Amino acid sequence: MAVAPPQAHDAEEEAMILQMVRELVAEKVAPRAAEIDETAEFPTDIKELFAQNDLMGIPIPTEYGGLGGTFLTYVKVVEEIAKACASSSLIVAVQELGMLPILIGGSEEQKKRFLPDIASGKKIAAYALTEASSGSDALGSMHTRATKRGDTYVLDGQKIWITNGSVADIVCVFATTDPSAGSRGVSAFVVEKGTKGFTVGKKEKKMGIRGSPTVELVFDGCEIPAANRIGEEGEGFKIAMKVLDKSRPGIAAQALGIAAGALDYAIAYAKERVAFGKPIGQHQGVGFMLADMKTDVEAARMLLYEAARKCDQGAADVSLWASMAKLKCGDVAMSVSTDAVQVLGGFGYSSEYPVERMMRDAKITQIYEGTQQIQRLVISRALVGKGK
Ligand code: COS
Repeated sequence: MAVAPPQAHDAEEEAMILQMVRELVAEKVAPRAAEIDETAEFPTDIKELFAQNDLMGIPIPTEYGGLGGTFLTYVKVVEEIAKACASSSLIVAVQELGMLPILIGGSEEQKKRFLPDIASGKKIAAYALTEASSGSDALGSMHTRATKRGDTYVLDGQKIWITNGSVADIVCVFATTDPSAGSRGVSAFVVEKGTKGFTVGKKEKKMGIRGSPTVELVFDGCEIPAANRIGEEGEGFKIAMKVLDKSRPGIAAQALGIAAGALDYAIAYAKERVAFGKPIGQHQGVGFMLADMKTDVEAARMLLYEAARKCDQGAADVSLWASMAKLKCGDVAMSVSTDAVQVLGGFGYSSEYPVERMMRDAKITQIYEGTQQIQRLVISRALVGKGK
């Protein structure tokens, strides 16, 4: 299940990618952000834009059609997009989440079969772990079953909160093959759009990231080839956890981008807006808020970039670093975006200004891909062990 180390981009190549992303975001993404939030529709045009500019498979090795980039480059790209539009940043981040089970646990044949279309953006990928009764306790009550029948498996059950589930062509689904075996009874499968017995259920109406569809997926006698099982039977839970180690930095990057975008807006506003004869940023009450916001953003960024380097190195303590980055960046996104609304006062509370959207978008980064409480659990277990 080893993942080949990515071909590192040199600093110059990464700088070129980031410059291109900044231009795309300024010209095409930022002007659409408010509308994407308002209409709550998946922005197919933005997905096409990212696909045309090779942003859908940054950490996928070149032999499978990806850019062969580092996780560090990938998180920086997600951050740049999220500065303007958190929903759009998820297009890139969830493409990574959805392909990672195949990259981490898939056979050579599966990588060749699925990864090139994901890397090019021709197909959208999603990751289906969560169920109605198993969120934080991902294993505890997993009801989705996969039953072997000859050279096929039959899937029955429901997944919920699946980001991009309604637009995905390829979904990596976790299901129980042996209910008596605990974490060793979970297996992972690729289910393709259009497979009989696989349908999209309810779409959630959400506070934020409204342009990113979050849906229920229903499997009812859904028969898939055994060749679509990722790894061996029983390896699914470990694959799911290894994926989260590499995908949580992507969500941390989204969170950091939201914080950085809100901070930029608050600084610009605090320089312009005059009260009591001078710009409000020069009043200590506001200036000190901005100072704290900036310090938090930079501290979170350092933690995130180190976590991304750990992903690139395949470091043994990657779980710890991924969780620390997700915890810090999520909390900074929430506090900085809330303070940005405060700096703008009444205008901050209006949807005519982007900071209220950023504050709504920030909240989910403290909840999904493991709540902040789960991150603390992972961190504390890394420090002192799990116990009984
Ligand atoms: N990498 C590899 N293996 C891992 C792992 C990791 N990061 N984390 C756990 N495992 C393995 C353990 O080693 C254990 O293996 P054995 O059965 O061989 O002993 C197995 O997985 C079960 O681990 P553990 O006992 O720690 O499982 P818990 O039920 O205590 O759950 C947490 C662990 C809470 C960390 C996990 O359920 C979790 O991350 N929950 C949140 C899920 C989540 O983020 N959901 C968001 C939606 S998905 S986008």
